Amino acid sequence: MSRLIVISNRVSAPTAEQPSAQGGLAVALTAALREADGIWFGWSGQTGETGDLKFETYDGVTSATIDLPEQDVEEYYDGYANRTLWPLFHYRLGLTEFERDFQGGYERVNRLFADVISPHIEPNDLVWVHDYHMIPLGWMLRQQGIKSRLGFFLHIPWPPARLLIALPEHRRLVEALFGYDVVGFQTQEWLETFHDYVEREMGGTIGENGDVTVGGRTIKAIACPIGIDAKEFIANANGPTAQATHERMMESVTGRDLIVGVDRLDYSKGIEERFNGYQRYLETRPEMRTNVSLLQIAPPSRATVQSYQEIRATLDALSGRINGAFAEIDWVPLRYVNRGLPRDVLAGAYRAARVGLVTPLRDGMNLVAKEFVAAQDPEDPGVLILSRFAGAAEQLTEALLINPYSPDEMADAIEQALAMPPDERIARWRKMYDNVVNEDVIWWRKRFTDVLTAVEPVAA
Ligand code: GDG
Repeated sequence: MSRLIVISNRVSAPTAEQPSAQGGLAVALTAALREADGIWFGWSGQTGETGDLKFETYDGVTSATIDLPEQDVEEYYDGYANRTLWPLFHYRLGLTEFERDFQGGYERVNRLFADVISPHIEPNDLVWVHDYHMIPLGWMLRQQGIKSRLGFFLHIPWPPARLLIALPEHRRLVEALFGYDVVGFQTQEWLETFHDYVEREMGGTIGENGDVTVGGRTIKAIACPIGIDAKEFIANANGPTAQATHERMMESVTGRDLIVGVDRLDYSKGIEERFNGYQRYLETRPEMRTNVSLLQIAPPSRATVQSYQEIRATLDALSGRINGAFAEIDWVPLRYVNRGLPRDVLAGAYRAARVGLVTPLRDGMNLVAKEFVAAQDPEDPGVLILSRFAGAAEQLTEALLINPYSPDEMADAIEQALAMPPDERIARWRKMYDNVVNEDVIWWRKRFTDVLTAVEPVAA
């Protein structure tokens, strides 16, 4: 069995400080790292003089982290990752900042990672790099003489060629991907937009079995949708905290139907559009007004970036306006919670909801949609309303799929969901549930690493 090396911006393996690994990705990769005696490399999250990698082994899993100087964090992380690539890859050209310094910082940090990590890589290792922070790393590891199998997984969408070419160094960025042996995308759609770029801009060809060839170099590009840790989440949804939360929610809505939304506070998640759609529902169905309640949980993220400060201010104002306009002395239409809650509390809130409202304008996958499905009561499941622009819409086809830009479509879907008869709710939920359970995060990890294991290492 080959050893597994995972490299990502941040490390979410368990440590003495943070003993329970958070989130599906952490769970899936931690188990694999433990089995394969692997190492997870990344930034410590600390700013300071870059020293050596700090290794820590906790509960059979080794992590290795490094501090980054303030300027690197500003240019690489806040800059190129969060102000350039994130908005551009989510189709938001108007929010994308193009600064040479950002790109310089991005390459500098990727080169630093290549320098400090390459001495720890052995020829037979499987190296799995994650996400848009680390696109050039594979190429830079090759420059360091690394011949091991290198895989890359992109958690966010791949943008259309016509958009990507707005990035001055687009060609350099995509060429770097050819340093990997396997490149994975969340969906067939993002894979196809990647193919399109390769054909249009690089004169490359798409062959059988995922082969993509440019010049003399052939790599594999695959669609490999990420899942959740379904077992853990279902157990969570049936656990005592979730049950207590469920009861507390039911008591507080006093017979009204609860609609729930959960997102990192990010402009890509369509929270503003969701509030607009909900407002349209309240305006156009006055008789339904006091029968519903929307709970939106949105922990702030990337608060140093201006576009995030702006979306936060917009949502503060909009939520206030909606409550001001529609509230009664004994009812508020919208509960807007601006902080993170424990996972088992989330699970209880999902389960208490009649409707899950997941409306990103673009999303690589969207795990909240899958968590909502996993948390439902099989006898009396809620209805998922899902943006057709989330990667999850390729798998969760039994959701009510909507265009989040249309407040009317959203209002109609809320009405349809609240009126849906139990047999239709159960039939739709069942199909989605099967998908969420079968194609879970362990399935995803295995599928990716199986493809990576099967490639021939670069000739020594
Ligand atoms: C990127 C891609 C892709 C949210 N609020 C709380 C909380 N969360 C958890 C959710 C979920 C996770 O955060 C968010 O996952 P998403 O998939 O929705 O979104 P991103 O953070 O944008 O992730 C995305 C993902 O990578 C994986 O490949 O699906 O498309 O953008 O698990 O539950 N968790 C807790 N409290 C909260 O208040 N504990």
